[in-house]
Amino acid sequence: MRILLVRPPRIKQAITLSDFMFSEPLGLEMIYGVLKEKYEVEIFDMMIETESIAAKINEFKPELVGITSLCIDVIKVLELCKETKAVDVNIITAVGGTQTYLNPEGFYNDYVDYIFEYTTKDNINKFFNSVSLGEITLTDGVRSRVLHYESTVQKGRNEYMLPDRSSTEKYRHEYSYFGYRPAAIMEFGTGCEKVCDFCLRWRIEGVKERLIDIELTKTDLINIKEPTIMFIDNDFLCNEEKITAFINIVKELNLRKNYIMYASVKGVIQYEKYLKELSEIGLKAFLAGYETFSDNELYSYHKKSSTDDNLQAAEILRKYKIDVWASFMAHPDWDKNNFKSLRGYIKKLKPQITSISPLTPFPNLPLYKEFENRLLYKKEDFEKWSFGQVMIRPSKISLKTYYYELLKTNLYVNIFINKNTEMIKKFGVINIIRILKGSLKAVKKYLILMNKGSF
Ligand code: B12
Repeated sequence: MRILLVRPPRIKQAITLSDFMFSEPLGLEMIYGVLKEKYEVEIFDMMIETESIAAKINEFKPELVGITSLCIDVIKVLELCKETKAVDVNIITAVGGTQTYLNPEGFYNDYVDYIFEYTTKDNINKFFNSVSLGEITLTDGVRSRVLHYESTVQKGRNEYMLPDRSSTEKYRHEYSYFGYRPAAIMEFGTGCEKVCDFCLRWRIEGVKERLIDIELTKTDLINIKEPTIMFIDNDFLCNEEKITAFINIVKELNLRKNYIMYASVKGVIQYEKYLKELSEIGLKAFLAGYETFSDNELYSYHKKSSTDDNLQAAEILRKYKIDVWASFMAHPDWDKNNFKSLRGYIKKLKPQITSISPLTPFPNLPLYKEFENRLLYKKEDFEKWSFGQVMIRPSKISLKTYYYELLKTNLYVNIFINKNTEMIKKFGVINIIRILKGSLKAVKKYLILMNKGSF
């Protein structure tokens, strides 16, 4: 059987960070790794390709097209399934990814044959085996249109599988993480015990933090050719076992690479003793969620750190010359003074990069119920759920002023507080120009939303 695995193109109308953080489709590389022995498989990354899906299908002649999906992609994925069926109605369409896990019902559509609510080695093998024999069987984690989206009652989560990086060989020079290009992404462990109210990641991976099989991790690390690896784990500093396992593997394999990781503020404080060594073996930056200048808000989000913890972590990371790419969330009840307080607080924290997004109460999060009656868009307006667009009606200032404050604060902190000459030295002019181009696109989209945004 011939299988085409597709990542949908960028969603032009949505506010995305994809120009800054543009990584490989890790999920598809995992599926490819499982299927390649038995079937003829190809990955078609439409974030890079300019060819249409119809042209690709005519050339590759797949019997099955499998498409991955994030939140903002849903409508596009449905369109791609329709285009596939228009080329040949017998081609089987299957969808998977983060969004099918969170909202499989969003894909109940005449052009979608199968929806992977979760993906494991076992259900992938069973499913492709039966489909290649022309059978339709009820498989754990897979909903089928023909079987009226019935599911076995078996619950499950997406399972780690060793990604086959060769599957994206022709695209890999394009994948980047902020100023680092080319860059790979990798999973070292899964789960998150922090369960913050605004975060989807514990919902996706579960609350138990686990390491991936060390031997698979080593194999993956050896396979990665890029000089930079971004770890997608929610909190790399979640426990000593994980930190020491990483340090030992890097030493054992004698790796000389740049590493970027997500880390919690609490982890930075608690595991300071490892930071010198981590920095020496290549750790360049932590992505840290400082979130807000207000302790009341941190408390209400069930975040496990305070604004003083943020300042302490910032001080520690400066000491070890580890950059901070900080993220903040603007609360919908903020007024102009609150945005000013945020700017003042960021001045004290001095992160190297700052992103401020509006608080997004994603459906299935505890926050959704709290803000349901203030939503500006419907659940089904998938392209809006980008974590960049304002979704909750502001209460103290107009939507227009809110967008203006968001844009002003993002520009002010990144242009005037962050050290741009340092950035050019670190990443080189070409990467900075790429990032600036991406920023301009985002600014343009914000200006459009701002102009639309009067009550
Ligand atoms: C890497 C990453 C990216 C990468 C690309 C990821 C990709 N798949 O293409 C980049 C940097 C480009 C990216 C961009 C965005 N991202 Co992102 N990203 C992540 C991150 C850090 C890891 C995702 C990942 O690789 N997981 C590991 C892989 C293995 O899991 P997976 O893709 O689900 O695959 C498994 C299964 O789903 C299955 N599978 C996947 N696809 C398919 C297809 C088929 C046919 C089958 C059978 C199975 C299958 O196989 C795997 C087996 O376990 C997560 C946070 C996190 N830790 O989860 C956020 C996350 C997924 N991103 C998120 C968001 C919001 C975005 C953006 C919208 C942000 C923005 N405004 O720019 C954009 C959207 C890009 C676009 N469409 O234009 C949200 C997603 C919310 C949602 N409901 O989907 C997350 C959860 C972060 C968050 N805010 O909490 N992202």
